[in-house]
Amino acid sequence: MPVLARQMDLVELSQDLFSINAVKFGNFTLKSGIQSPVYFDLRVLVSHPTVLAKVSEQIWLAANRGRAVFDSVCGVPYTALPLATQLSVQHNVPMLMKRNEAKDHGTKKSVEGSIIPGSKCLVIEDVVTSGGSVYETVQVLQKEGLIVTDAVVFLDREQSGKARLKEKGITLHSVLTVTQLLSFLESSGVIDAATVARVQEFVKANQFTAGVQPQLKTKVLTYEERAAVAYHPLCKTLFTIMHEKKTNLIVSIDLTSCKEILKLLNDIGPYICMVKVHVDIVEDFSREFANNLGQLGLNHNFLVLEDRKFADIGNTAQHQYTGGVFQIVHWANLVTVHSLPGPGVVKSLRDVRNLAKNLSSKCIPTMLQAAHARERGCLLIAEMSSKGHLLSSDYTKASVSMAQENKDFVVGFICTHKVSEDAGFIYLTPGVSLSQRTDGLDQQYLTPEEVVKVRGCDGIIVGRGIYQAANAVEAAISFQKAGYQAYEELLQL
Ligand code: S5P
Repeated sequence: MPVLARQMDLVELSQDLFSINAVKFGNFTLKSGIQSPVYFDLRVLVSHPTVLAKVSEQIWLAANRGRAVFDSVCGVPYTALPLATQLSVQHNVPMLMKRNEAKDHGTKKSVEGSIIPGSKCLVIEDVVTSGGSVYETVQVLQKEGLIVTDAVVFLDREQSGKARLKEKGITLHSVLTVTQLLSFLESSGVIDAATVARVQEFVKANQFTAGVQPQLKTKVLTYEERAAVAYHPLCKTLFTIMHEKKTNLIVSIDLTSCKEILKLLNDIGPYICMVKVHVDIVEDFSREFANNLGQLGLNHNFLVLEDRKFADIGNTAQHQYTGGVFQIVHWANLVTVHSLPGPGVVKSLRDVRNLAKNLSSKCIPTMLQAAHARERGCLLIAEMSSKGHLLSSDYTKASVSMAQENKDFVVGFICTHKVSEDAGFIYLTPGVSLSQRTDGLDQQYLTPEEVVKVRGCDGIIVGRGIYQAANAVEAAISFQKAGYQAYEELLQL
């Protein structure tokens, strides 16, 4: 078959696989315990016979291209069984069937079918990661006296499976590599460049080496690397600021006068990546104050987060975001949102974010200087720092799924642990102190080291530890140093 026609078939097949959910992007735990940004589930093929037939035909073509010589085929159970069956029937090649468990009665066979010792059997597999499952099947077939020199896989995850099988004398032919699949899906507009980068980063960090167990943890990425794989432009901006300014400190200025807030912010601006405010406790709020916040953010390079904790139905949340005295959407880059009401609250805020673009350009021309200044996004509250909060682990998991489904507005999480391995989001922790453990009102504190090094979160949110300190600038510097040092040490682990 001409190369171009084959490529067009594969592009179409890649799209088919995506549309039947045989390929998914997000955050998944593999059998090995590794967290992966991509998941292949070719088991669903049995419900899509046309796609199954195409996959099987491509496996046949790949075996022929690789000049594999064989008398029979055997699929690695279970997913490759229907693939091997289809190929066997379509091309009239005898099939053998490996049992997952040897029968404990009757013939005790581990391979079913007419075995001819000394004949050649081709192993068929859907996805290869380390090559372990293919090799297990090879060994069973060899025990039966069959000769196995070749295997064909539909998708090679490029995590060293091919090289490891080579070491065992097995040539692995593949229909597609992950790199090819990503490029086909990107060129057809199914996934974006950030997803491609994230999967490639994962593949690179999770190679299997002969005789060595696979890494159980994904590599810790730097802030710069996180910026490259972030889903939301504000997540990218925040990681870039953290990298450039060497700070993961978010100051929570819970003061009540505009003047005090702006003065403190001007003093500690160089040491923070973001400021968090509770605008509803500010006694003399004005639009001028909001504009000044934005201007300080541009001068010192930090983002503005309004800790509104939206928690109502979409329609009400929209009004709260755009209207009233505060008109939050016009000045806050980010807002906090409870996942409690369900995804409607996130979608409703996302739908009005463009108001920011129109108004900011009229009222604050200088804001146009920064591309990110008119971006809007939210942080989902997945966990709380207060003692006895009611956010169960199921609630937290559901919040992560909600974020996955709304990546165009969710920038990350407020949480006290890294609630997901998804590197495309940011994880920020409130309740941070250098020495205190509680405040007498059920707030619970962690140290910067506990937050970043032990719990794996990206940023520390500090309130009273800074604005109530005798010397707020010195306090901010101490938190900045402690937080950043914990991050540097985490990278060394
Ligand atoms: O779970 C939470 C979520 C948030 S946003 N726990 C929190 O403490 N916060 C906020 O972080 C809280 O509203 C306050 O503004 C800040 C913590 O302030 P601190 O003075 O205790 O550091």
